[in-house]
Amino acid sequence: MIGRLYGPSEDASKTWRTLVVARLLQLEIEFVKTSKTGESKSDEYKAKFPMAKVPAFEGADGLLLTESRAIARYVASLGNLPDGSGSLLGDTPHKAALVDQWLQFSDDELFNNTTAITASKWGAPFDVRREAFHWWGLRRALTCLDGHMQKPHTEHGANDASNFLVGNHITLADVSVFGNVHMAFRDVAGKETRDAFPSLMRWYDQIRNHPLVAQMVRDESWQQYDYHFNVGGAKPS
Ligand SMILES: N[C@@H](CCC(=O)N[C@@H](CS)C(=O)NCC(=O)O)C(=O)O
Repeated sequence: MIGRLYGPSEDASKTWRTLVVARLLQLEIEFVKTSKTGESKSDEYKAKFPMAKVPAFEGADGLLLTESRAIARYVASLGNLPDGSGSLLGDTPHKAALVDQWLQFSDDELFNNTTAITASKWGAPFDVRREAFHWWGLRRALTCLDGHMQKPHTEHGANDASNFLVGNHITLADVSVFGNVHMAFRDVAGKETRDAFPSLMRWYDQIRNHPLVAQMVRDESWQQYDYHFNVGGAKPS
């Protein structure tokens, strides 16, 4: 048992990626459901994690860690893939830097734009120009991923048969980007948008079908039409 992960739900993408990392490395980790407005505001929780946010990690050895990228990276550093293929963090300095790049991209370009598009659902003031700006940002990120997956794989330090973001095997880059692409498909990006990115979709399906990742993906319905606050997920007129 490496420790406890506190998070709002096992499916929340910033929590999910660490649970998947633990599963891929065959590390035992305890998930503790912790609401962002409830348990995380208790004195006991705040004594450990003064920001009173989730996710947070409490190691069996006493390590207290917040910031979900740091948590995912730490857990990924605790072992290598059991099939002998290597590390989830990249096996050379170049690959490690690229894994880090995609990890950051997954939050800054995918998570942040997606959650900004849906923010008004949860009470944030609506601004049509801000929504358009975040849609533009999300489309740019999906276009970038699609373009990356069209390149010969040798350009990402892999052999020809590989279809991973970095190198020849699954890394934290794939796990984290997948989690946030999945959230974008579930919450905002309709079929027409998804169909515009066939190379990204091929990569998505490959990660979705990874035997260990598949166990951790709940079948959820995807957005049929692009989400806009004014019309919800309705068919554009
Ligand atoms: N940079 C942090 C952000 C964590 C964060 O903002 N968590 C939200 C839930 S997704 C939260 O706990 N909000 C409650 C609050 O701000 O009080 C990370 O990536 O872990």
